[in-house]
Amino acid sequence: MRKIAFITGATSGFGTACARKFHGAGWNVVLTGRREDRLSALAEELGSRRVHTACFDVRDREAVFSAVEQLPDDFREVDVLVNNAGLALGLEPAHRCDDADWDTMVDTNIKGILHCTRAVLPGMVARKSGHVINLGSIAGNWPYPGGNVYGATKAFVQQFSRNLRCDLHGTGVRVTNIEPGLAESEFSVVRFGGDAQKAAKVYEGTTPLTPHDIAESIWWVASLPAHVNINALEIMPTCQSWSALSVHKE
Ligand code: NDP
Ligand code: 8X3
Repeated sequence: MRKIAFITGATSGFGTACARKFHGAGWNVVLTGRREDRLSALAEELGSRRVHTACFDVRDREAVFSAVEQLPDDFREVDVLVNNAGLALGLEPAHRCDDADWDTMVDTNIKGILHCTRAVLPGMVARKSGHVINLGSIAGNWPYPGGNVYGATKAFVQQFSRNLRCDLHGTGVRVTNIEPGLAESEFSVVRFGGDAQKAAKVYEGTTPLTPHDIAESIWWVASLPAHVNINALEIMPTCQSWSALSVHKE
């Protein structure tokens, strides 16, 4: 029996890299995202064999459940759910943020993960095996100016991952929270509303993590023996570390 990975946000960045990694290792992959053209192009690149695409918005609970219910037999018994779809919008201080951006981040990064997990998890528990791999962030662990709601959604993901571990105690189902730092993908272009120049500045003079690095890490946690659960994995590029606490002086 081929193993099955269900990857959200497969149209870009970490999700695309995970699709290539898991498919390259012989797994069947379910690739999801909102951009149908990207899903088709990736399926074609992978040769379309062992690939099922499902175009939906993770914020839409019914669409998520319907996509999971309609999985073809060869893709139905999901072994690994990579809850990767997510985004940051803006880097303004809280008193200047756009309320709509906050809603979008909460709906995508929190509710999206909840919908996908709730739809896939019962099957894993019934089979007494499976692995939920959530994309948290260092932003869920460490505050930074402008991180406000984005970081808070990722803190939610971290604690949800831990609480899932408690609920799944004894079921054989594993849970991991992946917590990357600075990584170059479309993330900053999305964060800055499509401003590619502003996004490029984030990585200027650095050697950031790549989607490939993150896919390798996700593959590592997923391919460990079934009795090993990596609870959380915080990953930074070597050029990144913490800064000091700040003190305002008059
Ligand atoms: P990208 O912007 O490159 O990819 C984001 C993916 O999420 C896209 O495939 C996008 O697909 C999908 N997505 C966004 N909103 C929705 C939605 N409403 N419904 C379905 N899919 C959606 O970013 P990354 O690959 O870098 O980010 C992946 C994850 O990793 C995110 O959760 C992000 O927060 C997290 N992360 C990123 C870091 C970074 O520095 N890059 C660091 C730490 C964590 P589409 O638009 O087609 O729907
Ligand atoms: C993405 C990393 O530091 O831009 O989650 O928030 S950061």
